[in-house]
Amino acid sequence: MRIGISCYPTHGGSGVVATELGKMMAERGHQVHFITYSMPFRLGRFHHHIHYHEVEANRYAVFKYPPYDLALANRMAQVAKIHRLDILHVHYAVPHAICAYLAKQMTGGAFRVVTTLHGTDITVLGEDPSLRDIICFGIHESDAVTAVSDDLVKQTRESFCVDSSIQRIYNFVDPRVYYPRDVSHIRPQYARPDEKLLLHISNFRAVKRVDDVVRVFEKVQRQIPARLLLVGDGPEWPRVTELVHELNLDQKVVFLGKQDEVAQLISLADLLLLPSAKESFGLVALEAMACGVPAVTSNAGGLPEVVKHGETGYLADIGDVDRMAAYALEILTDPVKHRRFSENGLKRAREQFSAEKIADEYEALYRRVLNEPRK
Ligand code: GMT
Repeated sequence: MRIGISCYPTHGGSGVVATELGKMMAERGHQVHFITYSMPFRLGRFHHHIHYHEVEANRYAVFKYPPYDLALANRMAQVAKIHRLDILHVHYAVPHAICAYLAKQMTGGAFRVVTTLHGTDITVLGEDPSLRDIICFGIHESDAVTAVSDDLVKQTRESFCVDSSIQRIYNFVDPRVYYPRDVSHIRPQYARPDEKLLLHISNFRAVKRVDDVVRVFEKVQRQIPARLLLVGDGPEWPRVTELVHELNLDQKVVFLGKQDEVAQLISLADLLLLPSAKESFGLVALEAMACGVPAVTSNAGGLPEVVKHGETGYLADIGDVDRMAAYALEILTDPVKHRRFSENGLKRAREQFSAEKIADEYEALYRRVLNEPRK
């Protein structure tokens, strides 16, 4: 198959999933064309069967806003025509699903559009009256729509796209990249042998509640020797650094900023914290499971479909930092439980969320839409 992919190429779960899926499809012999405004950060080196088409928006002075969406639709149509795309798989509804619709019209419906919803395109932007109707339009006009959890399917249907047909296809991890790595040579740089290492990775947006991470850690380190690694960057970073300072934790919290490769960092940790207010899936919780690291998370959105309460970690209500700290201490102070959760998580990641399994599901979907009459 000839597959086009559009996604947000910068740090973020949807871009990671889109890029890794493209790599899987290329390994399976499909021709994959990324159509994005910059090279997806996880693409890295040259890959056989993968092509990259950069989108550049015109910055003519008359425009208050550069017409990026039009440039993307135009590039999609060009790539579809020249490379005779069968499928255009777009990740994140806005603007990608709408641009794909436009490109399809421009090329006389030459390819099928598959849209994958990732969460904030529905749970945040879907609530914005300036976007709501066009998001719903993009969903209805796609030849197939997937969402990354049952919860996101439900929320999309219940909240605004009532009669849409949406298939759940979970996110995945590549076990060749995410596995429990031997990091004993690096760990002393981050923690003493008697200290537990807690980890949080996100884009530091308000929805991630990074201040709860710090508050949970503050309670944990009162009981046991511990350190916290914070990975990522974003709008909440200044507030979080202030809070760390206010709570007198500067010596125990390390900010690492944005990191491209997190598999090794995850393997360093004894526990992942993810107390988000919204999370359609929580890719980092799956990555942690695949590295044998238990997680304490909120029970928001799709997280209960990823983290199994009492088996691979614990879930608590959003904002319940006392409960989260108690759960964290329970896991960190009981080596038998820690090992059990770690082993359960490894098994669950491999059995339920392996890259091969999920790539099979997407491949079957592509074949199905290609066999269906044109919309
Ligand atoms: O987590 C973010 O805010 C980034 C966002 C994105 O669009 O990249 O992540 C969303 O998609 C990920 C991949 O499907 C999911 O794992 C995240 O749960 C989801 N984020 C939210 O729903 C807040």
